[in-house]
Amino acid sequence: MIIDIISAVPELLISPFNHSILKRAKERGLLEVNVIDLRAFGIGSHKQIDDYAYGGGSGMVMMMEPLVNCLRSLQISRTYNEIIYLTPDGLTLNQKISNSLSLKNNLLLICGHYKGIDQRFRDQFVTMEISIGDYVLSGGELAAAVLVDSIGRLIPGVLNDETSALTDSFQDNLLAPPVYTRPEIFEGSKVPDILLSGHEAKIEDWRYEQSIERTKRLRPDIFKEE
Ligand code: 6GU
Repeated sequence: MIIDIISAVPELLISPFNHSILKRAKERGLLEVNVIDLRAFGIGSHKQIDDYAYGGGSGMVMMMEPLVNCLRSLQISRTYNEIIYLTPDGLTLNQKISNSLSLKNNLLLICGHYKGIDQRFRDQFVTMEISIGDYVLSGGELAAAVLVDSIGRLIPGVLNDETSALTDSFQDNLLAPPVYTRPEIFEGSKVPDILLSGHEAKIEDWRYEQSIERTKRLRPDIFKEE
């Protein structure tokens, strides 16, 4: 998969994709992330990318021309499955959306700043609008990093243990069960006996019950009785 990200603040996106699972995805050739500096497509000697909002009001709006020129230059070598604008008024990201995006080949993410981008760009070019939750960030970059992380780890072949994404919280609308590691007793606090029992089937059952209990208690909104 190739993910291109258009940003006015590319510095914010240097580190997030170079560690841990996403690093491995890149090393295995399963994921390529390119950050494109929108400023390079800015207008005039000041490389302008934003201007005042028509109708007045505070805050700048990102202009059509730099965005369109940037998009067209990318489209010379790419055909995008989705052109995604990160915005607080988009569809709230969830595991189902990440699962489906992880099966695509080419994604373009567009990070907004200030008051956002000219509505005409959204109308004419954007195919999907995504928010990462009901709060406001200064720009789309951190949201883009969240989106790339959640997609990248789901690309087939990225996780070592192929089943491990299947046991994540939110797959099946259930939170993950609690986990423990050595030592067996830490300052008097013990690991549940069942996990030390060696009974694989019983451990499976216990984990499932724990998942159900946690989901009912912590996220009754996503819990569905079978
Ligand atoms: Cl995608 N962008 C911004 N600026 N704020 C957000 C967001 C996105 N998702 C939640 N808050």
